[in-house]
Amino acid sequence: GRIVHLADYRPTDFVLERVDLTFELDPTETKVEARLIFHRREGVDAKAPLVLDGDDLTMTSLLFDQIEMDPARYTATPESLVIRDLPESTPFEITVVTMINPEANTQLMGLYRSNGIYCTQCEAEGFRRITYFPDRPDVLAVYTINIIADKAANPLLLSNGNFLGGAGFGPDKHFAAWFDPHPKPSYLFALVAGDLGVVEDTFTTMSGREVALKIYVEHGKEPRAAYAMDALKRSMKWDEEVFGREYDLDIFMIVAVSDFNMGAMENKGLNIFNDKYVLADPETATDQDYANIEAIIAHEYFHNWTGNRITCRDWFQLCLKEGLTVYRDHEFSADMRSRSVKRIAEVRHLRSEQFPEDAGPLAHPVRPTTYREINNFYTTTVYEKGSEVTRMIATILGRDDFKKGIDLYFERHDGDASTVEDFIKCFEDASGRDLKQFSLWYHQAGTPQITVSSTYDASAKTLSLSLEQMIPATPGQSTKEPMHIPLRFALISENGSESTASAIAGGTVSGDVLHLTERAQTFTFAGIGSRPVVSLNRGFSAPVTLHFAQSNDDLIHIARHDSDLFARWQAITDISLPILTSAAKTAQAGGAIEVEPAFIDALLAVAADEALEPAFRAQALSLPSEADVARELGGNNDPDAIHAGRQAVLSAIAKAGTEVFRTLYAAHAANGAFSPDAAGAGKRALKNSALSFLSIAEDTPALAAAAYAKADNMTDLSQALTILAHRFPEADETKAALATFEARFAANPLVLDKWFTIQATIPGADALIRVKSLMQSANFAPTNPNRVRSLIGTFAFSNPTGFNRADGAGYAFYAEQILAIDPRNPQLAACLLTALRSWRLLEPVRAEHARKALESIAASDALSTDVRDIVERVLK
Ligand code: B3K
Ligand code: ZN
Repeated sequence: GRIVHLADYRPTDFVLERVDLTFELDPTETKVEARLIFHRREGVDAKAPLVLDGDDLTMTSLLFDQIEMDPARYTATPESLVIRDLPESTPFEITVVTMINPEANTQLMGLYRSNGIYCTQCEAEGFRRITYFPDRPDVLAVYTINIIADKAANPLLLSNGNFLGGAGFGPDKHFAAWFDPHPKPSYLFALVAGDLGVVEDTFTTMSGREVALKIYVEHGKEPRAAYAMDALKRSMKWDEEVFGREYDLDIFMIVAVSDFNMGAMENKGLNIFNDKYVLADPETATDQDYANIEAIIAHEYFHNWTGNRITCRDWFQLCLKEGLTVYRDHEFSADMRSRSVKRIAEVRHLRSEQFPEDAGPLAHPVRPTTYREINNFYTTTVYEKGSEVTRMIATILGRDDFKKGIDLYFERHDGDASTVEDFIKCFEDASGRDLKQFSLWYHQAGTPQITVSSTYDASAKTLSLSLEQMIPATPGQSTKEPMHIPLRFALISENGSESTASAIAGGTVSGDVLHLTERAQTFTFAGIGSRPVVSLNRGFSAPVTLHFAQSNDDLIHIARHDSDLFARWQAITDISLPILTSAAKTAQAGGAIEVEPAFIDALLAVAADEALEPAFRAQALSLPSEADVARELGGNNDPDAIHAGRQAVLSAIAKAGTEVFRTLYAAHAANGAFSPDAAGAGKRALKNSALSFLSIAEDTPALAAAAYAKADNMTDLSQALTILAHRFPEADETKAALATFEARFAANPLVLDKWFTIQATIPGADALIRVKSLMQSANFAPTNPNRVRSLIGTFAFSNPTGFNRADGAGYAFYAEQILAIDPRNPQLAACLLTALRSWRLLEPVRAEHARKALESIAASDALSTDVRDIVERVLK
């Protein structure tokens, strides 16, 4: 594919006025008739042809104003339709008929069939696989859709907007017509047809309109959609209360399908979901599943305003809808659950996914300026860092001005295809502030590194805080400008009281936010009576890495006293990371690992502190991951040593804390009635963390086997199974539990995904053999993205010792898989391939094996653009 540059943006030559589509559905020969009305944009050259996008299309007829078009006036290839000699200014109608094969569509882009259900996925450029079209987000039009299909197989015929009507059509068929009054880009088009069950409800909006809510799932699975429905209603209410946004159609539909490349899709009025993010009940869903469903239902619903009503001018602006919508779903979950615990989880995710992306060969700005394959830019940088950038605007402006700015954005740009600049301008206009320097966050890639030092002068009663920012070089950006970095802070006195206010020199501090704007800056606080402990970047107000050599005593002080729970968790992390890195180094050198008792005591004190919410205590006990340690080490990494070091630290904690864990486990083991809410989930997390440590301390599968036997919900069941499989892979108890799990959930592929994942992530070199043999299992389906991700994907992304076997066999296997998946489903293949992006951080022997595997992929001459783009950037 050719490279697309932001600088080349220009509007289309022709304006699309309206769209009428008629689908005659057939599993292998679907006929699509598109009637498109255009006019030439004012000022455009009268000779300019109309150029429509296509992808793999076969055209069977083309009419111009209802009359067959002279073949001399057009050129049709599978990739485009170019029409010449068009009217200078009057509107005209093009009627194109294309034939498509939904059954053969294994890419899952465009119109495809999954488990007998016709469905579509058009973002980013899938609509052009349905018909020739100006397939870009700045072309907004009103759509009318007619669907004709076999009645028995497809009682349900759905599309965007409001239902117009339907009737029989010949002996075996019927049709339905839908009209969406809201102009939209083609990527938001959707169609679903098939035979599904439904859960129905209603929502009355703030202005008193009643909206019909429908969630469609496979027959028999209706009860498992109840939580999704509840989450939807809470999302609708929350968006009215917090952002003043009301829903705008008579009906809102969600359809769950089992073959889907990502989580879900925000098509106007007709969201299509990966069934993994709809279906839940206590027997089959973990607490994490419930939390994901709540967040993703909300995310897609929130897109109705941030994405659909206001869409993107071009795909470079993706963060305009994605970063903002992630910010909105984060805020929603924070309001529904525990704000601090949610923040900790967000930061863990950002650090484990986005930081490595930003530090490696795939790094790109939140608002990129060039791409070869847009599907490769649905990244954690665009989504999660994009959300953090929005959060920083809120931090800098404060609550009221942020609200004014976002209200202005909704008012000024409703119905527009907008840009990041438009968005920032609204906050500038609403607040009177200049966000020019701040906007570098959209343009400069790389995680800012901030070095901090503090000095207290007792006689002058001053505290000086020196900060220096460094933004690492990233592909295409060798030098960087200093950024505006808002750091929330507190000065914590010896007795634990907090302050921010005092006379300050050296920079701007507003309330509890310190604004770092220069490359190096020293803030001096006057009138400080005794040496305080500095708590910096509280709530993770900026997505940066701090290098602040605080003493363990200071960190323990923060961990004990900070009123910001996030900061307390961060302090615990800052104490544990060096312990884990040094344990890894000791393991590599073959030495004996010792863990400082003071650290263990502090950790156990948090675990046992009944004043703290259980979910927070569980987060504290969940030490930085092996990937976190690898990142901290920063190079020459030996995953086996990192694993061994971390295990030794866990053992030391388990041994020293056996009594604490026994008490915790006993206190929380009695299962009350199951509730999927945050409080219930927190208790289960703490209990299972205690179980895990106890199993280490006692070094027997008995406890986990007993927990497995009596588990009455999927969280407890899968946690017990994980402990068994990961700690005692060869034990009879483990074999028995794996077998009963498989038998019990044989009819439930989403649950078997957990079974695949648990086994694919058993540490050690044997994981590869397990993965290979599980691929032969009757329950594995190489064409289903959820199966592939849960077995092959988690092996690469979440099993550092297994995937990074020293002999390189893990990489070689993975390369074969990528090459096998790519011809069927390039997006899935490209996404899996990113697991190898940090290969240069490995020790030389493994790095060399990884390079060879990557080169074996690059050597194929049949690669998709998606995989070609990733493999070349990763090798560069
Ligand atoms: N907008 C979709 C993602 C589309 C991905 C296309 N490769 C889901 C979401 O972010 O809500
Ligand atoms: Zn989104």
